[in-house]
Amino acid sequence: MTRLTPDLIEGVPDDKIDLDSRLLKMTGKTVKGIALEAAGFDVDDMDLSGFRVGVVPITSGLGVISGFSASVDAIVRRLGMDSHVTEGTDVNGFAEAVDDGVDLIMMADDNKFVAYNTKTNRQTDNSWGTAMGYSVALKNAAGGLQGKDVLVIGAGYVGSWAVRILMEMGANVSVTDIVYPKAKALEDAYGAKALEDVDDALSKHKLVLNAAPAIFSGDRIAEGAIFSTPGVPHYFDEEGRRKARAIIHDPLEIGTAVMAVNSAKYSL
Ligand code: 2YC
Repeated sequence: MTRLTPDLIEGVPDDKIDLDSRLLKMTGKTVKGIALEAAGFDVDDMDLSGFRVGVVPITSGLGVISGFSASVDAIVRRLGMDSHVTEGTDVNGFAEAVDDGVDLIMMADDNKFVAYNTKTNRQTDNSWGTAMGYSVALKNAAGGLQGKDVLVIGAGYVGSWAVRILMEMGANVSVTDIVYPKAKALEDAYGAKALEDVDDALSKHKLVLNAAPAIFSGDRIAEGAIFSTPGVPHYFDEEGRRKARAIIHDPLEIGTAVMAVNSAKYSL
């Protein structure tokens, strides 16, 4: 799993990239609208102000990422929830949030990022949240995916979920990974089509969900392609930005918003 760095998320707390206006242009929905659809609601807005959220900084392993807790806190506040970062870290922070009676606890170590619903003892993981959020974004940008060919790049945690989710949305899913057996395993498990040649696959697909830490030069992508691409690092050269019909990306927000709304849903 790719670890974020402070520079990648420094614009998140103040929403410097104005993600909603970019998403509205490409998908017709805001972050909150995508998160609500991802969580299975058929509404574009919902009052979530009744939810109290504790974001707990975790110091284990490689330690805290400067700005990460502040970013998660800001993302959840933009959904209308009542969020704060705990004073304490790790178990202290967790216990503080529990004693405070919050509805959701959000925390991430080096390997897992969860939104835990304290009232129902249920959780939503960032890998699923990111895969679902970026699949919903692609579906809205493409005007539906039923019967359409979609390429998933990367058969890791996010890509594996994305294959399953996109197939459930009715897409004809192909998947590729730098380690071909990982893509083949998804063909064997879910019936997606594993492809070995990523360049050939890219040239033939106008709908792409990129869940790999990979950068694709413009000459490799199809004219008019829609890229739904949570992968970090993220970069498209001038030719790629010209050829693509839409490039949907953010470093943290869509996945986090889906996690929070999906876990809040368990209390409704
Ligand atoms: O600041 C903290 O609490 C750190 N323990 C957070 C570490 C997050 C590590 N994970 C990542 O950087 C990315 C996230 C988008 C979730 C998955 N990978």
